[in-house]
Order: sequence, then C-alpha cells, then structure tokens
Amino acid sequence: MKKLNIGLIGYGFMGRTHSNAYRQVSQFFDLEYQPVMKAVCGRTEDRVKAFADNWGWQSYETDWRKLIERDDIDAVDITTPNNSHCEIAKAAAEKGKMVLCEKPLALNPEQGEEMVKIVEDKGLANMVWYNYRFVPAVTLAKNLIDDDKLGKIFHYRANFLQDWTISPDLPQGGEGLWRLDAEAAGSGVTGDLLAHCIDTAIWLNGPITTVTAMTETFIKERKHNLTGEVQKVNIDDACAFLARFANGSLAIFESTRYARGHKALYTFEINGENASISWDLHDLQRLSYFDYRDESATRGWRSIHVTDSDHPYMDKWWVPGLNIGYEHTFIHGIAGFLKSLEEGQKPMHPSFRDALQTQYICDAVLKSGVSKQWEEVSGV
Ligand code: SOE
Repeated sequence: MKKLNIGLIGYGFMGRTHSNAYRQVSQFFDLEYQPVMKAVCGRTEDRVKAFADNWGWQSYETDWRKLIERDDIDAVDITTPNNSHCEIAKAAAEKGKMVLCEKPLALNPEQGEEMVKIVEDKGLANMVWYNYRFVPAVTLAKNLIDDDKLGKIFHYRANFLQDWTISPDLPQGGEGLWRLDAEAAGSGVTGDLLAHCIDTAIWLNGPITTVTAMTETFIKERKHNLTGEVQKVNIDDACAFLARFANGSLAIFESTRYARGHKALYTFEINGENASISWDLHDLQRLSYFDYRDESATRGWRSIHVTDSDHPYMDKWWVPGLNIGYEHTFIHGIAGFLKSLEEGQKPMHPSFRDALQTQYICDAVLKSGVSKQWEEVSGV
C-alpha cells in the first residue's frame, strides 16, 4: 500500500470530522493509498498536543508555515476559519503539496480564482469538503437524475435552517463564534450554509445563471470576543434567494440561523416532468421519491431507506437495513480523494474549480442582497 502523509491545519469541529475520516477510511475502503496522520497544527500547544494524542496524529506543529515546510507532508488539509484558506492553500501549493480545503473555498471569488490557478498550474490534486454530496441518499438522487428518471426538471428548492444565534447576548468572533464575524467568515449564512445547498444544487441540476436575493442582519451589534467591544455585525443572519438554472428550471433557496426549533435542517426537493425527489438531513438515510409513471392505484411518495448494498457507498458498511450517518460523509470524501490519486482515475470532485463556481453564486447572491436587483453569476 502506498502512503499519503497528511498535515491537518486546524483542530476544531472540522478537524475532528476529518481526523475521524482519516482513521477509518482504510478499514472500510479498498484503496491503493493509505492516509498517514503525520502532523496536526494548531496555535495553542497544550491543546494541539492533546488533540494529536486523542486522534492519533504522529506529531504536531504550532505554526502552519512549519507544517507546510516539512518534507514528510504530501497533502495539506485546511480546516481553519475561512479568512486563512487562501493564504494557507497558496503557500502549501507553492511547496508542491496537494491541498484539501474546508468549505467555503475562500472569502470571495478573487481569492478563489487565485487558489484555483495555483493548484491547476502546478497540477496538484485538490478538493473542497462539501460533504453532503457524499450522503448515500444524495448520491442516489444524483444517480436518478443522471439516469433521467425525473425527465425535464422544472423546480429546485432548498433550505438550510438553524436557530443557534437568536440570543442578542451571543458574542461574535473568536473560537467557535468566528462564523458570526464577517472578517473571519466572509459572510453569514450565505457562505456557511447556502454554499452547501448551492454545491449540491449545481452538482444535481447544473449551472445557476442569475439570482435575486433578500438578506437580513437581525441583531445589528454584538460584543466582539477578541476586542471586548460592542461592534456592528456585518454578516447576513438570513438569506433567501430565487435563481434560474441554465437548464431552464427555477429555484428558491432559504437559509437562516433564526428558525427556532431547527438545528441543521438542510432539505431539498426537485420536481421533474416524470418524477420528484426530496431529502432531509435530519433523516439523512432516506430519499423520498414520487414517480408519475407508477401504476395509478398504488402511485405515491415512497420513502427509500438507502441502506441496501446496491445503494451508493453502502456495500462498504454494515448489512442492508443498518444506517450510517453524518461522519461517514467525510470518510466517503477522503475515500474519493484517495481513489482519484490511483493510476487512470478521474480527478476528485468537488474540486477547487467546482467550489469557485459556488463562490461566484454566493457573491452574486450577496451583491443582489444589496442592489435588490437580479444579478448575473460570473464564470458560467
Ligand atoms: C454551522 O453551524 C455549520 O457547522 C456549518 O459550518 C457546516 O458547514 C454545516 O455542515 C453544519 O453547520
């Protein structure tokens, strides 16, 4: 087996999901490459050391520049806040490392373009962790659409609803709360949550060409954890937008962190000429499917329990009927990346270039939130 030495930068929520994936992937997937958990990097020494011990990283660094300098690192995995993705990815690529990056790719399209350019110019394997593509039920949706089961697609609707920022006492900035700080995150729900919905949507239904959006910041000021001052909030707390796809279908997307009662309700529904499908992250192992061509007496929505061995990814896991969950999406992501390194395999998706497309759409959405006009999406 060939070894691929990984250097992980960041050890928060995503650092944990990725570490778990590296630990498990070779046990469940038959691959030529085995990831080696060479080094993890975080700024606080006692914490990064404890993280390394807990997850089985062989060594640690407290300066990411040192990590990317190391000759024993083949691939750099970035799980830091969004405002550091571009600098780290470019520096890692400059050193000839493969780069895996958490979503969203960057703070804005300009940074994203630079990141795409350097990995492509240097011919380096790259991917962005839009993990929901790798839910078996979502991949099944992709397969049904690619098999033309739905026929012409008319409608796409997606939501990503949360409720964790409703309290005005919640500060912005710093560890755990950088998603509320526009300087670190770039945007609010648009880059954090709608980016997932957009990535899935363009994968399933092709390019989005134009958008019109409505954004809102409900809590205008919050104490900043780093400065201790009450400061203006510059992120979008909620965003809803309409979109047109290149294939003629219409879309409606909504995301908020103010939907009391919802923690991570990512749902989508697609309506085609012959059939419809819908999916819900809170019940991620099921895909709902309605086919108009079924016999009329028994026609209706069916709830497919996506656990059979002929369903996507499921032959790698337990026995039919037994669920897998959220953490497995990251294992599927890294399995796909490792597979793509084998001789004769296609490059991994979503790549930096795919994620740049999502970045263009987020940018058009945010622009439209301000201009209150329809905005064209760049790069289509
Ligand atoms: C935010 O709460 C968050 O953790 C996102 O950053 C993730 O990308 C999403 O998958 C779940 O919600």
